[in-house]
Amino acid sequence: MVRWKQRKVTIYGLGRSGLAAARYLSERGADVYVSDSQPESKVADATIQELKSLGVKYEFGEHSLQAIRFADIFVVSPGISPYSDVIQMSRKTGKEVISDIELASRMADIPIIAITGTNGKSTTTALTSHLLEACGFRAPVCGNIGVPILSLLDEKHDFLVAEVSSFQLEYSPTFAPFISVWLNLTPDHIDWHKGIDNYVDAKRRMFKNQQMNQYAVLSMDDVVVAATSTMAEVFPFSTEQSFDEYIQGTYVSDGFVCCRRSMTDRVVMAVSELPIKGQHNVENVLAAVGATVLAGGDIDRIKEGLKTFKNLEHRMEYVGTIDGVAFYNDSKATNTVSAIKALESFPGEPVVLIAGGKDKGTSLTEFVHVVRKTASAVILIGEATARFENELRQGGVQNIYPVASLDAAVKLGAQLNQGPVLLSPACASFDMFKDYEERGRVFKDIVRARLKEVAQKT
Ligand code: UMA
Ligand code: ADP
Repeated sequence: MVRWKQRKVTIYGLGRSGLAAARYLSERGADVYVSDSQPESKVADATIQELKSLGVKYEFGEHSLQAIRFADIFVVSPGISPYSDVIQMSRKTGKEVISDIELASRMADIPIIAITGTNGKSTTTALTSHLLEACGFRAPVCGNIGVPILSLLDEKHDFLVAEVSSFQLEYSPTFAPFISVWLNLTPDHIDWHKGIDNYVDAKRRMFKNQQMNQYAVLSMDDVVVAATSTMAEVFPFSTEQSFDEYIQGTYVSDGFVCCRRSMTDRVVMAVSELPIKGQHNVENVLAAVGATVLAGGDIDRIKEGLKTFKNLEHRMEYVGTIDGVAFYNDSKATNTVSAIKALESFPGEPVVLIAGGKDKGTSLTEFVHVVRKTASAVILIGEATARFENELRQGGVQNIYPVASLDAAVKLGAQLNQGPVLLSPACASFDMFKDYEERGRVFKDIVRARLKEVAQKT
């Protein structure tokens, strides 16, 4: 166990994870220096007061040389690019530069179940936690889902179910969870990682670090994931392939989710009865059931747990119906693959898609193809508008409406009256909003305000 007394730690970024790290380390006697590039005027007074009472040094508005020189070790918030000057210079000191996840894994005596993938992480993390709790374990969610992992280390838990992003894994050189889950891989965050290879390597590292007494839950439906190299015991899952060749894993047979473990096959639930809809959610269920079984969960209790799971906010969330037009909030669809899954969840019913935001610059070919098949109109917002409009037009999509705000998009969606209106942006939110959650909340507020207006008129 690492001793922190009098060790000097610089924490870069005072968001959720940075603040939790400052608390955790200063309470253990470390000499902590927080450095955040935003101006002090933007930081809540309560936060400054807390730093003072913890005895933490801080600076805002820059990452100074003083902060770099101070440290024996650096803890980095995941939003900060490894190619930024401050991280490059910190690395040159030869001191370790690590994430809060790496730090937590070195300190925790609670087994960690880590869930990664381009899409489906939060859903699978929430579901795994829910199933473990249904099996009688204390297993809260943490990590990228919004709860900093370091904030949970002082409590008694059987497992920590951590959603881990490629940003966090980039700074996690030795992280080796008890169970690692990898759902899928498609190009995403390419600008942050400077290329697909670095993105894939960040995800692969966690599996490379694992040992024989640990488990890897891997999708056999994704060629990159299926080829993962690990010393851990592999527990595969698949919705597509014949599963006869595998000695264990979760799979779909004749419309039923099934689990094979210790040479025994058990039916878990009919796909049609699952609490979350769409083919992509079948994959998430298979992964969550696999992780829960490996953690010692009982199949009968897992079945009960599946019946009571409620999906998370901002994922295909029904908001309301204005003059016969239904509105759905899928703000969490921050890339084209997840928006495609959302579009495909309305079979036979053309939708009015609201897309756009901060462009991730990935290929739009498949997205355009699916939009042409499934959407009656596309309303575009944000920085991505020009490229999206251009590619959609070239791909034969006709009804395209660029607008200046989400408010205008909602208004137009209701006016068009050409099917359910789906906010599934296929882009990040940072050009117009703090994050996807704010975008989703703003969308819901606008829809609900219009619902009220309509109700008052009638
Ligand atoms: N900052 C600097 N220097 C920089 C850049 C940023 O000091 O060069 C500062 C900012 O001023 C800000 C702080 O760093 O004060 C923000 O840190 P952060 O963005 O890393 O955010 P946290 O609040 O610590 O939240 C992080 C995750 N954020 C990111 O990965 C961007 C949260 O995931 C996560 O829930 C939280 O830790 C708890 O573990 C969010 C996310 O958007 C939801 N994740 C991405 C995604 O899901 O696509 C990966
Ligand atoms: P993440 O945390 O990885 O962003 P979420 O569970 O929050 O994933 O889901 C985000 C969006 O991605 C959802 O709105 C849905 O449209 C899509 N999605 C969910 N699971 C999958 C999956 N297994 N494969 C592809 N897309 C998915």
